[in-house]
Amino acid sequence: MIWNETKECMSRDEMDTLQSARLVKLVNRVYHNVEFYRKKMQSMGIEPGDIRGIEDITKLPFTTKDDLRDNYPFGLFASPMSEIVRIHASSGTTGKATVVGYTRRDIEVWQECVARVLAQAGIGKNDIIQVAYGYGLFTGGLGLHYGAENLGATVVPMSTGNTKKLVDMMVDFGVTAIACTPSYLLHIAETVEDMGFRNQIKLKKAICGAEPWTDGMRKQIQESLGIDAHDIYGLSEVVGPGVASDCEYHCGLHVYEDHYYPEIIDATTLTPVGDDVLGELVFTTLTKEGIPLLRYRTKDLTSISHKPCECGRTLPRISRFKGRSDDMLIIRGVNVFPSQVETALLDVPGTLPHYQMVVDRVNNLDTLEITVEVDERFFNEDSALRDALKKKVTHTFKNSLGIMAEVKLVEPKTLERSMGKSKHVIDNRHLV
Ligand code: DLL
Repeated sequence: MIWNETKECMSRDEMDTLQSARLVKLVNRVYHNVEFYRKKMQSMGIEPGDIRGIEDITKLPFTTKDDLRDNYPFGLFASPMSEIVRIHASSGTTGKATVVGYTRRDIEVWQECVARVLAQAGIGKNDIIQVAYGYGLFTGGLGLHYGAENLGATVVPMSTGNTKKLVDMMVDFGVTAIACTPSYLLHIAETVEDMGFRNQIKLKKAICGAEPWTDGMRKQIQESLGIDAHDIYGLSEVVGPGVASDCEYHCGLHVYEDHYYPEIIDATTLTPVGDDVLGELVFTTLTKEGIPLLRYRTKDLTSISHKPCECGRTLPRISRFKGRSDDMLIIRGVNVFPSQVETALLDVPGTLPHYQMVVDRVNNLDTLEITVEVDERFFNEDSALRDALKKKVTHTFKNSLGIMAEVKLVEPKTLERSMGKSKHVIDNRHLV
């Protein structure tokens, strides 16, 4: 049984009706409770009465991360503080954190959406799940925690910190599911192997997200641990984890559009694009009370499809993320995404999925160095083998990125492991 069959399998007409009613209510709420939106709508000559259904959504203004920062900390809240029961925040690399507030009802909806994600991955109340996202202001830990409790699973609130202890408990408790970033799960897989516990773990499912990862990396995780790994997407501004996730067919992520209305826009013209066209993902939070957002620009690049899924859900699917419009590097005029490096490495046997890109500017020319971990054997045997591998990796990068990179091969576990979101890129050009 799926978690909320009534909402996940609605016909298009039923969903349009539900979304339209929710949008009309939302627009009235923000117009009357949030000065920022009232002023913005007035400056565009829009009144709440102009929004009669979901088809009118493009008349509404966009919201950006800067709008949240400019109204720090509580300026965009649509509920009085007496109704806010929780705060989360995400720290950016620059400026103030973005702060979000939840009413009791917001927390209930969030728990339901995360429970849907878990149910969609085949996790149920007989599962024991380790939540190894960070707990605290980051939405990952508590988001997964309450979603899993809501589903009735047994939660082990590990957070991040001590990987050996996590693996010990995984064995001792008979843990069957884990939620953490995909890069941390790769590190956990290495630790399981090092501790000699590969045949003693009962792990079956993983719920990975909070950072971009490729389908190849999913397969690597699945093979190294003998499990099924699912993709979970979300962002703190919209709610946290649980905005979208993939089903057993792994053909894109179903968006819980009864709560989070998705649009894909051209990031330059800001106009909506059609199905299967890459663009920037935008969300309107149809049911949020604490800090509802109109057309929030995520900066995440993906495409959407409304084609039916084999699983029977009618929810649209967004494809795996191509990156963020602000993660895209422009090196010597060429657009480069870190995910391209990850994908390229999958084609070269002997390389490991751990890499770091360093971009610099020397004599006004951009340079790119990519450090890649490779199998131990390339350091134990003849160095000619390593040279040949280096040549192959360099050639593969040239083909897939379209520019030459200086490649450095290093032994396994040389690069620092991350327990949260991994940092694959160091761009020294911004430091000067
Ligand atoms: O990362 C919420 C989350 C926690 C999602 C746990 C999944 C699991 P933020 O810290 O606000 O929230 O970061 C949101 O992370 O805009 C994407 O760029 C990226 N991101 C999140 N999930 C995925 C994913 C949490 N599955 C930002 N694939 C988003 C790719 C992801 N990128």
